[in-house]
Amino acid sequence: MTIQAKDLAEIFLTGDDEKALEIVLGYLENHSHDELYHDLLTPAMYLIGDWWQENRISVADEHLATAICDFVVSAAELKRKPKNGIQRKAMVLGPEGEDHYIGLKMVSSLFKEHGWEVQYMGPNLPLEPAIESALRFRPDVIAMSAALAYRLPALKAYSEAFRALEFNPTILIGGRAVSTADISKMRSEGILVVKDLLQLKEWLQTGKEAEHEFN
Ligand code: B12
Repeated sequence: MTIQAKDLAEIFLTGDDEKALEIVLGYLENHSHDELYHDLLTPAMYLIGDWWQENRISVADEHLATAICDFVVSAAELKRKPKNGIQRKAMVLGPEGEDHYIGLKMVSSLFKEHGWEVQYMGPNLPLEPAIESALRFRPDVIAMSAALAYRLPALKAYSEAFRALEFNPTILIGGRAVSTADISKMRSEGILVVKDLLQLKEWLQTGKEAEHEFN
């Protein structure tokens, strides 16, 4: 059976975590984790957002669906085959005020799948402790996400502060706000704007930004 994003979104809304998990694990038998995240879970959650915006579901329904999605993302991670470490480190976080974090968890998972050591710091992390943590962990890459357009200035400020660190981490920025906005002004030396998980995968595999523009 091929599961569609809409069917999965409806299962999320029933709150049936076991059914959701069974479907996701079944999907992983024939698909990769990035397919699961990009082709199934992301569109399912975008549908939840549309239905919420259209008042077809309540805030409580949306919270329930998010909790089930969060659960299956964590459970799917446990099914990932361990890769040999490549001795590169990534720190993954959302800036202060940003509450959306499911995308960040997927980003973190993709880094791990490619053998990176990852510190997943979650969303809503103020800049000062983020810098303290970066100074201790010394990541090669700091990946950040924003879902809302008005968070882009924060992303820019964080990017500039991280770029000023003496160990020169590469900054990756992504998320719904980034992929839908005109963020050409944010592109600069050492700051890579990544549209989605497919571009991230390409970058992880080749070290190059994807050819196509997306804004
Ligand atoms: C769940 C949810 C919430 C939850 C989040 C909880 C959580 N655990 O994350 C809660 C209830 C907290 C919430 C709050 C709000 N939300 Co909300 N939320 C959503 C919803 C339904 C799903 C988000 C999600 O998980 N999506 C799935 C993930 C996987 O998608 P993603 O984040 O885009 O990530 C993918 C890519 O962007 C990319 N990616 C993401 N980050 C990065 C980073 C890098 C480096 C890379 C390479 C790639 C990458 O990879 C991911 C995988 O494909 C969305 C709908 C939507 N379209 O996303 C609305 C949505 C984003 N929210 C919205 C709004 C308005 C809000 C609030 C302002 C509502 C309010 N009035 O309070 C607040 C703001 C909170 C805040 N301060 O941040 C709007 C934004 C509209 C707009 N014009 O910008 C949306 C689109 C809903 C809608 N249709 O109206 N929300």
